[in-house]
Amino acid sequence: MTMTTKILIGILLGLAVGLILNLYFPKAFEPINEYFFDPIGVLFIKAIKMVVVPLVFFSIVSGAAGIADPKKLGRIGGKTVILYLLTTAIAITFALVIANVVDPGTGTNIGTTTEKPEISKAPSVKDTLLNVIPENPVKAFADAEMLQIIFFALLFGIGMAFLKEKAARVNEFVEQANQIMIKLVQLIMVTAPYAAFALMARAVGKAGVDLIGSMAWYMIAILLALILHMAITYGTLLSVFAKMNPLRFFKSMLPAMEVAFTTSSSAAALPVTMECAERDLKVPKSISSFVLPLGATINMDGTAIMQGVAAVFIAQLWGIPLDLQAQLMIILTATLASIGTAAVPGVGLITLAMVLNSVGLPVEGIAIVMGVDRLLDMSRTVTNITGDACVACVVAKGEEQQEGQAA
Ligand code: DAS
Repeated sequence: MTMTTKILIGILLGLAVGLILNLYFPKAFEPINEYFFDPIGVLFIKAIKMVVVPLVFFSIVSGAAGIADPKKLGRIGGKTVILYLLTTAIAITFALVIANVVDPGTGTNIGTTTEKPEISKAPSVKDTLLNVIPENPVKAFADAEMLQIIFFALLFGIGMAFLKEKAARVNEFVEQANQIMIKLVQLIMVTAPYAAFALMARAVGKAGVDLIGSMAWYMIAILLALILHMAITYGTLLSVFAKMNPLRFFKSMLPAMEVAFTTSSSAAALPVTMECAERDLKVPKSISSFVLPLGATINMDGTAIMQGVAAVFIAQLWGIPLDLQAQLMIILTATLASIGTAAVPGVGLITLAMVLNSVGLPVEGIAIVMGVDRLLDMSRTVTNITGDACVACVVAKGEEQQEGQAA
C-alpha cells in the first residue's frame, strides 16, 4: 500500500473519529485529545521543526555546488535566478489573492480566545532584507534564522562549485548529508498516516463539521492558484518571451508532469523534465543541464503557492488578521522557503514552519493542513517542474536571440 493511500486512510479515519466525538461524545473528546491526539501532534510538529535547519542548508548547498559551470552564473545564471524568483513571487501573489477571495478558514474557529498565540509583529520587509546576511552563521543556525541560513548556504554552495575538485571531499560530505536529511524526512513521513489520523481527529473533534468545509475550500484555493499560475504566468512567459505556443509546451511536458504527480518529487521527475525540454521543446542541453537541476533545487512555485494559501488559511482559522506588511512578508519568506525546499515528497510542509514563524503564526497550524498535504503535494510538484521548464524555454530563446544578434 502506497504512503499516499495510507495517509488518505489516516485522514478519513481521523475525520470520522473527530466528527463522532464532536457530535456525540464531546465530553470524551477533551481527555482523549489531551492524552492521545495532542501529544502525537506536538511530537510530529517537533520532528518537522527538528529537520528544517539542516535539511534546508544541505539541500541548497548540494544544489548550488552541483552547478555544472558556475561561470554561467553570470548572464545565464543571473537571468535564470531572476526569472525563478520572479515567477515564485507572482505565484505567491496569486495564492494570497485567491486565499483572500476564497476565504477558506473564516467562520471556523480553531483557536479559542485563550489559545490565540501571541502574534509577534512581523518585521518589515526592509528589515528582513537587511537581515538576510548573517553576521555569525553559527548563531543563524542556532537561532534557526532561515533567511540567513539560505543566504549562507547559497554562497557556500557556489563557492564549492567554483572550487570543484579542490572541494571534492566537502562536496561528498554535503551530498551524503543531504541524502541523510532526505532519509530523515522519509522516516518522519512514515509516521505521517498516524499523525494525519490524530491531527485530523483533533482538528475536526475541536471545530466540528465546519472544518471539513474549510479544508475543502483550502484545497480548492490551492488547486485554483496552481492552475491559474500555470495558465497565466507560464502561458504569458512562453507566448511573449519564448515565442512558443503554450499548448504545445504543456503537451510536451505531459510525461514529466505525470512523473511529478505520481512521485511528488521534482528530483525524481528531473530526468524526464530534461528529456522533454531537450527533445520536444528544443532547449539546448547546455542550458537545460544548468537551468533544470538548479530549478529542481531552488524553484518551487507550487510549493510557494501552498505555503501562501496555508499561511492565510491558518491565520483565518485562528482569527488572526494579516495586514499588508504581514502578507508581503509571506511573499518574501515563502519565496525563500521554496528555495530551501528539497525536491522530495512532503518537504514543502516542513519549510511551511519557516513561513509561519516569519509572520508569527502558530506553527501547530501545520497540523491542520498536514492531513491533506500529500494530495496537494502531488499537484504542486507538477507546477514546480513545469515552472522550471518554462524558465528554461525563456532563457534558451533569450540566448538564441543573443547569439543571433552577436552573429
Ligand atoms: N514535493 C516537493 C517537490 O519535489 C515539493 C513540496 O514538498 O512542496 O517539488
